[in-house]
Amino acid sequence: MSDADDELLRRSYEHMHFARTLDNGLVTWQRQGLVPAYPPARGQEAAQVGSALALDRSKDFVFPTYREIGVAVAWGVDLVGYLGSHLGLWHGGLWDAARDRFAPLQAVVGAGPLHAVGWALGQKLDGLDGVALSYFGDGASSQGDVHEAMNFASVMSAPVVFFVQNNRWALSVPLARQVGGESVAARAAGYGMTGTVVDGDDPIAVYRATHDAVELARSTGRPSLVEAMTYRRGPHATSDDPGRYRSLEDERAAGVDPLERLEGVLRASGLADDAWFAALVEAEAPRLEALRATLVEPAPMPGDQMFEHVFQSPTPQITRQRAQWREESEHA
Ligand SMILES: Cc1ncc(C[n+]2csc(CCOP(=O)(O)OP(=O)(O)O)c2C)c(N)n1
Ligand SMILES: [Mg+2]
Repeated sequence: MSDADDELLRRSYEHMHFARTLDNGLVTWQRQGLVPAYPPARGQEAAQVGSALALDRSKDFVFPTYREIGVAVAWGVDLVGYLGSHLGLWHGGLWDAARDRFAPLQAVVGAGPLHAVGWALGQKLDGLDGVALSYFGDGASSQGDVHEAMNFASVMSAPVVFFVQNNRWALSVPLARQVGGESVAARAAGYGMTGTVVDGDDPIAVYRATHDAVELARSTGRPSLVEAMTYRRGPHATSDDPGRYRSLEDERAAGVDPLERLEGVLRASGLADDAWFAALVEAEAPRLEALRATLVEPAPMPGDQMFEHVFQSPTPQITRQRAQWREESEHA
């Protein structure tokens, strides 16, 4: 392994570990009543961090679902804004999506890939070479929107990487009942795209597969699909009880947790020791505490801004609604 690989291993661990810490924090904060609901990403950190690190932060654009805390951490999106989107506020979060090149969280299953294709086509029309990374799940892969997005991307040659985190569950529906043939990657051939299956619990393997897909898109404009095989180790969301539909045996069959696995690699190769791990944990504590404080008192955002983000130029209806809203809030 080269020095660059060593550095990538360490960096992946740092991001994966902080994503796990934050993920655990959000579950706790939900229990404390600070956050209404949260979908944990436990177990998917390698897939998320490895793929995010393969992009070019200055050119590319991320289209997340609702379960992308590891991507947010590795990408460096404004985390105060990102966490704000789990507060259930009207504006859905406070980060600047255009500046951070990270689209708003998408709760409509399967809708994100359409937006990613649209953005990628825009890059092509503008003569730019940015690539869209579209995250979605095994469950989303059976939505019509996703097929339309993949077909359109291929026909129009849009520089998109369709990145599937196959965590084997779509809420309570197992993979076998969601994906005919159990392979999302195999479907890519039907759209004239490359489909690659990768060990989604190995951040370096994910990084390489995503990097190849990004380079393909950048140099040829062709879309492709990467399917990262992983496992959702937590509940679907804090309101879910997976004990009602799956057994502990199911999780055991998924093998070693990716964070533990990477820790083993770092120790065995002499890249990190006890002191390195302890320093990392210590540095996380104040970061976590500062983020928690922003959830207790989120930055205000004027309510009438909700009318600004609907259309580029306001329609007469929006202008009327805005005036009505102002009048009613003033009298409230
Ligand atoms: C269009 C739509 N249908 C149904 C839902 C309800 N829903 C939320 S998450 C989910 C499962 C999605 O599974 P998957 O795509 O595998 O992603 P994961 O939750 O495993 O990350 C469902 C059915 C929704 N949010 N949007
Ligand atoms: Mg899933």
